[in-house]
Amino acid sequence: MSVKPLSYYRERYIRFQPSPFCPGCGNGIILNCFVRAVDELGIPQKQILCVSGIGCSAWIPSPNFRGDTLHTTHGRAIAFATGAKVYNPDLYTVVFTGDGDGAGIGGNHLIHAARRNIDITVILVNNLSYAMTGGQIAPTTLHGLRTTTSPYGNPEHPFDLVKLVAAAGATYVARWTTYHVVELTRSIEEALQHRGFSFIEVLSQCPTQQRRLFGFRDPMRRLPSRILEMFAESTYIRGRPQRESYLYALPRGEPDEALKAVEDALKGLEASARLVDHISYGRVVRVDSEDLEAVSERLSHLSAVERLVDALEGKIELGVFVREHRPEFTESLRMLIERAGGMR
Ligand SMILES: Cc1ncc(C[n+]2csc(CCOP(=O)(O)OP(=O)(O)O)c2C)c(N)n1
Ligand code: SF4
Ligand SMILES: [Mg+2]
Repeated sequence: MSVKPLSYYRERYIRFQPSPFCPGCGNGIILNCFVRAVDELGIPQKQILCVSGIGCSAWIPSPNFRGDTLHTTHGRAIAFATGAKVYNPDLYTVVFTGDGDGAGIGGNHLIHAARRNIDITVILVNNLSYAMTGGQIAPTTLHGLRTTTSPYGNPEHPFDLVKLVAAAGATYVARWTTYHVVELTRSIEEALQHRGFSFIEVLSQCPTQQRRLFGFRDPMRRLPSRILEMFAESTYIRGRPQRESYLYALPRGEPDEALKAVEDALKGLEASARLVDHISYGRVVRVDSEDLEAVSERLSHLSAVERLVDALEGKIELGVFVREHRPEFTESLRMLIERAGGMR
């Protein structure tokens, strides 16, 4: 991957500065990864069509990307993109959509585009809520999270979008986070080159709404990095060897008090403890040690600890989940039209 100065990408690919996003929003990171992928592949900008619906993530290409962009209606970006791609199959057609836009109101378009295996790349920004309209519950909001429409916690369970889209028939399916910029950029490159329906879910930070979701009280300037650290802590990449010489102690009360109790209990052992954010369990004590059996023995009866959790439990799996080939929709359609023409 070649690295050029930021000014190069800005001048060549970005139409408007400053961006419309809140400071620290993940959408800017995703735009950055996208233009680097386009640049790396050397795709001429006039061969790219970016299509988006409604929501903060819809603003990633429109009006920011210097190229053709189609800013459509809520949930319908894939339907517009299908029309454009059928009319001009030579276009690299890329849909930027939010989790509400793509998996809520537009969920039906998503699964049917995957079923058809139409040659479109969908980049779905999962910020776990309807961010633009105030952080309402979405079909991707994690169980128990507090949103403006679930103030006592989300009683529902979220879609696993990767499984959903894979089951519907997509031929390239991946999931990354805004922390994993190198992997995400490479995955966008791969998706753009893939002939068929490609789908990348990007777990993204929205400091403005996730402050409530995760109950963070820090000043705004500290939130983006805290959320990114949480993404790193709460995910693992499939197929890569994992370090598993640690566990989490879930606090029964205040996390600070649990940390103190854990540190006292571990005295004399080769172990270190610190507070971290875990996307499934909140603020927890992470204990690193080569002797987890002894650690568990000491912590399992502590009143300040509710329960112990293994290194990978409750974590989100990242990586490329599907990479296969089967006939592409616009190609099948072209052959059908030729055949029908010959039969007249
Ligand atoms: C038909 C219709 N319904 C509702 C809205 C209001 N609305 C605008 S953006 C949005 C939420 C978008 O959420 P998401 O797709 O997750 O994007 P984000 O802002 O989180 O990036 C909603 C409900 C609308 N514009 N049109
Ligand atoms: S509300 Fe959230 S997703 Fe929307 S621009 Fe602000 S930080 Fe980004
Ligand atoms: Mg959203």
